[in-house]
Amino acid sequence: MTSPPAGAREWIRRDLSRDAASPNLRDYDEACARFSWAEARARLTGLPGGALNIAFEAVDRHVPVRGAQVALRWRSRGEARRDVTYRQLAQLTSRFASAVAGLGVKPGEAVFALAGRVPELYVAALGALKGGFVFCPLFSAFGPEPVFARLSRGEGRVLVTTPSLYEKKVRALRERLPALSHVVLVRSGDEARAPLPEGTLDFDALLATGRPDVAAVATRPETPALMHFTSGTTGTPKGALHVHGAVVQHHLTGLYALDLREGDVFWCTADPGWVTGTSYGIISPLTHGVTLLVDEADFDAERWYGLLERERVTVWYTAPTAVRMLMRAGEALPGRFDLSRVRFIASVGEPLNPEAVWWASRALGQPIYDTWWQTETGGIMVANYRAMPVKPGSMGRPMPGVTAAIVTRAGGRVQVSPVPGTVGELALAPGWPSMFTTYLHDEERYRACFVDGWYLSGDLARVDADGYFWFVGRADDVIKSSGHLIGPFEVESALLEHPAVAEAGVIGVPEPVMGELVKAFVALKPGFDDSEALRKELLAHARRRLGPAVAPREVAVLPALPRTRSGKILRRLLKARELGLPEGDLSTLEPPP
Ligand code: 6R9
Repeated sequence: MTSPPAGAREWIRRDLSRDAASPNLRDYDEACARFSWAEARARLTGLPGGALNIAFEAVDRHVPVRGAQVALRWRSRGEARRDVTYRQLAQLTSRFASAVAGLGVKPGEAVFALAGRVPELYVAALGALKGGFVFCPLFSAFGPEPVFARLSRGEGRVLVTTPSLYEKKVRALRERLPALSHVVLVRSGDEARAPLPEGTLDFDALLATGRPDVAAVATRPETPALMHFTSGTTGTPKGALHVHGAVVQHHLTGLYALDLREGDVFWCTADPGWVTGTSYGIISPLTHGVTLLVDEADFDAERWYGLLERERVTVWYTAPTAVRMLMRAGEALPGRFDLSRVRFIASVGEPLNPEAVWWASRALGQPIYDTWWQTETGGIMVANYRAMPVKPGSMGRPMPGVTAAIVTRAGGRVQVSPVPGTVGELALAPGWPSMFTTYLHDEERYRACFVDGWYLSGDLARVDADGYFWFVGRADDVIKSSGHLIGPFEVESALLEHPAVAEAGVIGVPEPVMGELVKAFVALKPGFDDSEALRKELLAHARRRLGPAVAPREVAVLPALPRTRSGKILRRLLKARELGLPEGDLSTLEPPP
């Protein structure tokens, strides 16, 4: 929970007069008043006849003006490093697009990627978009179950992965994936000398069959481009589909919310396996022709400050969990590095505590600008802007072109709350270009997100008299742990596969660094008794199936789980008990109708 602002003295007003460059968005009210999507689109180049292709806007259009500039600056876990220029990226992505077409894959079919942050992942993503295929990223820390669920539901035709991820997470399930006709392996070092596993192709060999000069496919703004799986409270993960027209939003938000400009070195710490790592870890910055820093390694405070300094990062987009980990590493550490080139720091994914904003003002010399959006919105919807005072704890104000409101639901209708400060559901007026166009194979669930002309986000929030939005919590049972969205149902299903488990209920428990920790409650089948060994075994089982990104960290055994009269597990009651809240006061914990 964030608290409402106590007054103007708690605002952070940044002195921009000493900054070399003035913000892209200088006057918020004016930008909102004269906003038009046609003008936003005109900032891009486009293809003849009104066609629009994300990869063309992100890569090819820059080649005549900045072909020799580094587009991708890759730093490996070890000593290896690789710089890829815009011209090279154009050629590599053309090779990928034409080589995949040469395999017989048709436009609109799905190209999946399951890999760490290696250059080939970026070539596959942009190459798939260039060829008119639908690109779908998977997080490499997913276990075999989440990988299988997404690949099968998304009817993946091509999968780009590595030999070890293939072996651990895909090979055994391949027979149950009839649509998956091509598995392409990115091989390095010794792997490249080992024989290729049966039924796979080598990434480099495949690229060699493609042509470096093919043009981007003339997709329409409404042509499907990206699919991002996201989790709901119940059921299988949902495939949110996005179109090529989304690039208008990616570009505009890069301009206004991230303040990107020529000459920037931009670092988005999110993995492309999640929506932030694709929209802002690949597409948005490249449409601005900046240099994108990609770090293969995981979080490490010293490494991160070192990268900011050495790679001369100017704009940095990160997540509250990472900021809290930096805070734990101490306020003195950043002082040992030259961070003077960093012009702007933004964050997304979970509530950014006011303390984190104040800490950054002291330790990093500037506040962190929070932004809010979701997989479904495809791009930033609400943001703090460099030219506007920051109210620590607030998510900021809607992007120019976006209408946001706090609404309440009653009797199947929604009403906009007229009173500032009222808690309700954060809603958006449809019409922004990166809005998802459906949930794959689940049009009904898609339609249920829209009521009375509003898209309902499932987040509870309030708006203050200055138009700043404040996050209050989720309206449903979805869990955010280390910025990753986790569906309790997926975790419960994996636990139920264990022979000892009769019932399972999974919740998020507040945790100071991760935000929330995934905790499971189970009831055992007759013949099984609670013991530490069994609980350890359950956690290990879940980790094997789900992977470390999704698996529960704690498990507790109960005689039986609380259920509604209709038999649904009452996760909210489990949560109330866990947090020591009065059970009688469950009204605020009841899920919305
Ligand atoms: C981009 C992304 C979306 C959910 C969203 C909300 C939470 C995102 C937030 C935030 C508080 C912020 N969330 N930004 N909560 N403050 N600035 O994260 O997409 O993975 O789909 O998650 O994340 O609950 O509804 P996704």
